[in-house]
Amino acid sequence: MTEEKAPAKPPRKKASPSEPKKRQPKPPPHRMGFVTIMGRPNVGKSTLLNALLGQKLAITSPKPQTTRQQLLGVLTHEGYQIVFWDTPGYMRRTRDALDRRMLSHVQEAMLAADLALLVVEPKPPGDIEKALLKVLTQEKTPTILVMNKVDTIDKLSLLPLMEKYLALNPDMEIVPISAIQSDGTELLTKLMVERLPQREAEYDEDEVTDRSERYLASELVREQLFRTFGQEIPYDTAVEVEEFQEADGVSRLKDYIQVVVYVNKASQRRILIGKGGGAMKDVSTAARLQMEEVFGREIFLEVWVQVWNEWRNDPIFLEDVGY
Ligand SMILES: Nc1nc2c(ncn2[C@@H]2O[C@H](COP(=O)(O)OP(=O)(O)OP(=O)(O)O)[C@@H](O)[C@H]2O)c(=O)[nH]1
Ligand SMILES: [Mg+2]
Repeated sequence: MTEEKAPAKPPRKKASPSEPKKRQPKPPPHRMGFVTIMGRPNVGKSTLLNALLGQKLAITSPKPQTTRQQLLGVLTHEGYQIVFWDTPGYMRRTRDALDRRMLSHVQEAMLAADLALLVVEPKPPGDIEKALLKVLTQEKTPTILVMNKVDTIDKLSLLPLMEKYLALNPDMEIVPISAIQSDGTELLTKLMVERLPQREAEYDEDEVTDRSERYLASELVREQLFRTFGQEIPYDTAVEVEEFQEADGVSRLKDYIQVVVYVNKASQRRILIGKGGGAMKDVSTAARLQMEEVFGREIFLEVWVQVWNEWRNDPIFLEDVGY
């Protein structure tokens, strides 16, 4: 039996000072966290969520209190995952059961957040901004103040406004943006990532929301109601998907979605379907086109209108619809 000799070790090379050791750069740690988007009604929270995600998920409208529930949107990139919560506009006074539920959605999302985006319009801080900042400071929630809609003001007025917010919390980062033009959102994303904990991703790469297409379909109808009808109707309408059947390529060539729009009283039903249902037809067509864009396929949409008296104060109804 012969013994194999281990080959002689090559002489160790001394690293010369002029030749620095080549090291593989270590990738930065993966960051992941929950970010609550909050602020008074109509400041552009849902528009901001869509801009940050780069796709339409949340419904938006020029009327306050468009968003009724919290909506989760996931942004996954190499190195980070941000889970956003779009919340209803913060109200100090609630009038009915729906308002109280909307407020509790804001509070839940605020308490569970790793980071809060407090969205404001380019105006001096009011009662709501002061109240929210107070709670966020008490809860020690890291906060970025997002000054949205800066496309509507003269750049020179920005600094004095920012100073007013800094007087409330001198350590807070303030980021001016225009959500509608996706201007400033890249910097905002960078600042958020820096403030998130080191954590692994919790959602799959292709998961954008926790909500079903069924829910998104009902929201897209509600968006058109908010955009089409006057002051009272949008607040007194609720939307529920009754049927959602996917195309099977044989007897059903398009997805079939049947939606019921609930109103508070009979007179509102008459407004919605009055004069041959003209306005509702427009709502239905616009909602269908949006659904086709968001879902990426053809849809057959049917919309019915029903009366449910005082639904805003009916806990069973609110539970059923999911508000
Ligand atoms: N000019 C301008 N308008 C904006 C901007 N962002 C949002 N808006 C408009 O502001 C209105 C309200 O936007 P939303 O995103 O629905 O606001 P919100 O804060 O989610 O509102 P609620 O859900 O009702 O609390 C819409 O008409 C948007 O088009 C912006 O950067 N610039
Ligand atoms: Mg909203």
